[in-house]
Amino acid sequence: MGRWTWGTAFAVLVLAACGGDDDVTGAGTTTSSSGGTTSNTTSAGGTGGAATTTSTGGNRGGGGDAGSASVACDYQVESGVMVIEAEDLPLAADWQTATTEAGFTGSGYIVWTGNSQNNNPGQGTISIDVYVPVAGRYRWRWRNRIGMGTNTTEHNDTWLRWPDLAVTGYYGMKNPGNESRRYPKPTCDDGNLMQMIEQDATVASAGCPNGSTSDGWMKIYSSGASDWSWSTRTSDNDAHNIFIEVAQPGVVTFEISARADFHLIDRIVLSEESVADNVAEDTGAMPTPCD
Ligand SMILES: [Ca+2]
Repeated sequence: MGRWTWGTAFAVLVLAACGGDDDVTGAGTTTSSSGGTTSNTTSAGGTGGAATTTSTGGNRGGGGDAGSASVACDYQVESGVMVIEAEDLPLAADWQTATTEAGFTGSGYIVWTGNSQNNNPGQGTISIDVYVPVAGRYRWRWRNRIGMGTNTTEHNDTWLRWPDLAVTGYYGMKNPGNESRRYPKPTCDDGNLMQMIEQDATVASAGCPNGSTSDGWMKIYSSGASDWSWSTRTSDNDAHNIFIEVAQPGVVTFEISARADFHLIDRIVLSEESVADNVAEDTGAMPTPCD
């Protein structure tokens, strides 16, 4: 086992020389393509290698003046946390506000009352601009529950997309330190890009989530949410929490669109990764609209 002979060495050398495109040299060349596909309205893109957890925008000059939001935005991250009461969102199509299920925060919650859109993201899209004053990795979660019946795998999901982040800037993650990451399609179909991400020392695995995803959208579901819960996940039967990477301070947009009917969303939080759960999930925290 593992014995190194001239024969195997020769074979490896030949393979490396002949089939190089999916070996080390090939993977290296994909780096620039990830930067190149960055479609960021506020950045020059090139450095957008947001694949790392330590995407410290910290060395970007400009001295971290957080919170000077003379920027056009709907909500903002304040002291590391953005809070939205879902019922305050500009609702589209068959989204409605409701108050039937007790225990919500603010003045209610939202519910999709149209047909389910299990394979059809982009229906009833709600688009929100968020000012993020500090670059880094942020966790997304919402307070939600099923709104019909007792089967917690039904009426438990809604689509989420971040259209102007780098293609590697939005994913599901579990096992911090030895991360499994699940990116939306079509990003996750790019095998070379996934391989490049796996070269990050903190990432063990990168690929597609189980279940439906398309055009940058991922299905975000709750587990066991027969009552209000912060369970916010992607990848069926393989729960990954939801993260974004923001390469530099500025405004980023998220989009929510309908998937399951009777999925109730009460409150939405985006928080810096370092923010403790009990802070992010403090239902007494006030919403953080832009001024
Ligand atoms: Ca609410």
